[in-house]
Amino acid sequence: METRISRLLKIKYPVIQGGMAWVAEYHLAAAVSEAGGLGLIGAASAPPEVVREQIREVKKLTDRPFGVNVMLLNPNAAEVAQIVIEEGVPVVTTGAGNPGKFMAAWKEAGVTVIPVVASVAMAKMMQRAGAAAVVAEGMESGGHIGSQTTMTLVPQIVDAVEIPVIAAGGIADGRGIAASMMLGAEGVQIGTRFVVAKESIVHAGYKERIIKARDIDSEVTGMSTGHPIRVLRNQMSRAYLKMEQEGASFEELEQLTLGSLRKAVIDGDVVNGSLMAGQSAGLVKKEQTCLEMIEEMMDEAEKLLEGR
Ligand code: TUI
Repeated sequence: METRISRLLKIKYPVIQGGMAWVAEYHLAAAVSEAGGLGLIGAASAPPEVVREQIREVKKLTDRPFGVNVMLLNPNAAEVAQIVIEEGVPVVTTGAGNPGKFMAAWKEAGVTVIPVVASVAMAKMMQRAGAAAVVAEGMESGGHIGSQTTMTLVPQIVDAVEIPVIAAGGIADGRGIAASMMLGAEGVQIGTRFVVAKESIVHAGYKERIIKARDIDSEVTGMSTGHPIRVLRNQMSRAYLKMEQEGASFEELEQLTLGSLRKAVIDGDVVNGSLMAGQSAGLVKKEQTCLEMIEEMMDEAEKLLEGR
């Protein structure tokens, strides 16, 4: 499927992988890129030199385009921004903030910059700042989310900007991709389904929670802190919401969740870990390779869009 996004990114399918903290490491990124999408390293809160290593490992596994997601709440974001330039990374996506202060340096270096946004105002600001495209991410997504749904956000951003729009949040199959195209998007970003990919290093226990998840199994913690995070419900999310209701301070809540994503991804602690996942977990049924996932989804989307 050719769109402005597949041409811009020089990829076969207009599918980009979410830049998920701990999950989006080099094995997954290389597998998505090899499958014809755009794989991403999620820099998240990793030490900058670890991000550099990850970039070098992706390059060993694939000659195809890939990207790095820079998480803007990371105190080390400026260092990561510089490493991306030094290592010649072709594409950067950003999340959880305004990347304005890095845009000039990235553009100067020839990096294709695609900010993830959760509002029309931010999309317009990013277009003015020189973004090549934006990811319009609805609150169906896992992890840190905005307040608008994909169904309403995507067409409003499509109407508000000229640059191509990539839809994200709630997309996990060919129907979601076809629907995104009908809303005016020219690509999709997929996170949750790739968490259970064969090439994903995520602990089997976490993958199983996603595969078994029903429609109603995710909830949003952290509304009161200004950093809402969608996770699968477990003892950790219940404890967090209870503390939040009882008026716990931001510091107390931070203390509770410190290291909890690592616990889930690496240790497979599905009780005390933070199981970030989108509402699309209910649509994710099995572990497959990235190639199987992408080809199955694109085949279904193409059939639907051609009315077959
Ligand atoms: O960034 C994400 N999802 C994430 S980041 C993350 S790691 C994390 N850990 C602890 C606390 C917070 C985050 C887990 N999941 N998605 C992209 C995204 N960006 N969603 C929403 C936004 C966003 C929100 C506000 C983008 C821009 C924005 O601008 C506000 C402003 O004016 O700065």
